[in-house]
Amino acid sequence: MTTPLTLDSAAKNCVWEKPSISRQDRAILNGHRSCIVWFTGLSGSGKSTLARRVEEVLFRKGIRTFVLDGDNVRHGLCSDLGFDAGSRKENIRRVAEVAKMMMESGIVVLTAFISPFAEERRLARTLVNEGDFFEIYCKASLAECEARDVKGFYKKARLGQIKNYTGINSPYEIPDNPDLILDTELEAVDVSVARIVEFLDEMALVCAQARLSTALPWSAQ
Ligand code: ADX
Repeated sequence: MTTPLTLDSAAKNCVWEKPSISRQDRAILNGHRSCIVWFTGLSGSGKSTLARRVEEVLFRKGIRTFVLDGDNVRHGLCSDLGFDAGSRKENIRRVAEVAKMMMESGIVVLTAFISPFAEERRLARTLVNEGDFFEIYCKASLAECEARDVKGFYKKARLGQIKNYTGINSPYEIPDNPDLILDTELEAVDVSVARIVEFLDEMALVCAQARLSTALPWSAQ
């Protein structure tokens, strides 16, 4: 009987194929750079709403975008995963890898995942270069998220009908040093959206082609 290959040993027998079209080429074609905008926060803290609203604004500016949303990804790519700590780690590992590939394809990727563990968020960040990953913490207290309870899951978790629910019986580690904090309890959605768009503008998301062809504000891979 042959020994099944582990992920590690399988990767050892693969050779990295260098793409013939660089990220820089794609940025020139698109007229903007790409990056990952990583929203984290409790369920109901506003991650998906903000990611979608920001995407709409960027889309209208002619920027190519895509939202990777926890609930949606768990219907497909991660439909085999649950909500124990190991599954959440694997969920975020897969999403981070997908987000990286999408970023390399030239897209501004907005991710909306609880991503409760600091270690997995750090791993997601370290997959890409500095300046390619922006962590946005959607700050809202458990009491507020529970009061919103848009999906009715907090109620079910309190009744013991959903196990390992983040904030109830599974931890959420507040980011130590996020790139942006949005207090979604105090701030109106429009204000938060404007702050994110302004932040991304400051990060030189949109670049003139002439500038791109001479000096890039980030290192092309
Ligand atoms: S993560 O922790 O692995 O990052 P993810 O963002 O993919 O979570 O999925 C969170 C969504 O799954 C929630 O918004 C909620 O709709 C749903 N969900 C179902 N069960 C749970 C649970 N036990 N804990 C948190 N969210 C859950």
